Amino acid sequence: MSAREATRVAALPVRGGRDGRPLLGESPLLITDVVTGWACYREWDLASLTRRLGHLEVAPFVTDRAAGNTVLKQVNATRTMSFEDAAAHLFGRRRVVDGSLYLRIGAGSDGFDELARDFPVPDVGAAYRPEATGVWFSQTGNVTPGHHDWWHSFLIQVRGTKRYTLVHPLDTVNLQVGWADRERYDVAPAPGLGLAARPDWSGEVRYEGVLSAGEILYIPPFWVHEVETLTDGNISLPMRFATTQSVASDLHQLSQNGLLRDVTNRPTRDVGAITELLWRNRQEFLARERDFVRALAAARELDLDADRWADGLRHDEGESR
Ligand SMILES: O=C(O)CCC(=O)C(=O)O
Repeated sequence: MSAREATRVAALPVRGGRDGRPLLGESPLLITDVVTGWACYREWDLASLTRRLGHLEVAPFVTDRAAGNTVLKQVNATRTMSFEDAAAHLFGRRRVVDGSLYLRIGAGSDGFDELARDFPVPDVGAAYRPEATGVWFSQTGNVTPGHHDWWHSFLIQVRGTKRYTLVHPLDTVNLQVGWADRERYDVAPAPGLGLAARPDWSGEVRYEGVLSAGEILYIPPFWVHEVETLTDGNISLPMRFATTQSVASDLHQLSQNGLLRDVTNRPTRDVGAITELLWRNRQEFLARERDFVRALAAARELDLDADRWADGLRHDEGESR
C-alpha cells in the first residue's frame, strides 16, 4: 500500500472548523505560512541559543546505533551535560558522546520559559496542554519509533527537516500484525512503518513525507506516527492541545468485534449459553493482559509471573510481594 503526503494548508485547523479553517481532529495537515513569522524561526541558531542557555544543565537521551538510533524514553539512557556541550554535538560541531543526542526541554523545566518568549500559543479552540509541550533538539538519523498520543499535536518545525509517517488509528491492529508484544505495548521500539520498511503493508491509510523548517505537521489524536530526523541542529516544538476524541476501548472493541457481539446479536434467553459466551470473552481479555504482563516483565527484567497474574492474583497479594 502506498503513502501520500499530508494535505498542505495555510491556516491552522480549529475546533468546529470555524472561519473557514480546517477542522481540528479530522486528518493530518502540513501547515505553511504560520511559523515563518515567529521569532524562534528567524532567530534560533547555535550561537544565539548557546548565548542564552549555554550554562543550563540538561540531560539529553543518548542513542545506540545498534538499535537503529531509535529514541524511546522508556529505553534510552540520558547523560547530564551543559546545554553548550549538548548543542555543539547536536549541531555537528564537536563530538561529546559516541552516538547521537536527543534533547527535550519540556514546559516546566529550566530553560523553557526563556525559549517560550519566542513563540505564541495559537488558538485552535481547544485547551493548551503545557505539560505535553516542549522544545526538542535532534540530529541526523534519530528515529522516534511508531506510537500514538492522546492529544491534538502540532509538530512545529523551527530548524531542519524530518520525515514523518502517519497511520490511521483504525489501521493500528493491521499495522501491528507480526509485532512482538514488547513492541505492541510500547516497552521496546516499534518496527519501522514507513514505505521503505513496509513497502507491502496491506493497511488503508498511510501518510508519509518531509516536514521542513517553517512548516507545522498536525497529527490528530491517536494517529500512529514515526518521525526520523534528517538534519543536524534540528529543532521542533511539539505543542499539544486537549481532545475529547477517543479510540474504541478494548471493551468496546470486544463488544463490536468479539464475543459480546455474539450475545447482543442473538435474542436468546438461554442463560447458560450467554454465560458460556461471557466466560470465553473474559478468557480472551485475560489472555491479552497476560501477553502485556509477559512483555513488561521481559523488558524490565521483573519477577512478575504473567500466568499467575492472569489466573486471579489479587491486588493485595501483589502488594505484599
Ligand atoms: O519529532 C520527533 O522525533 C517525534 C515527534 C513526536 O513523536 C510527537 O510530536 O509526538
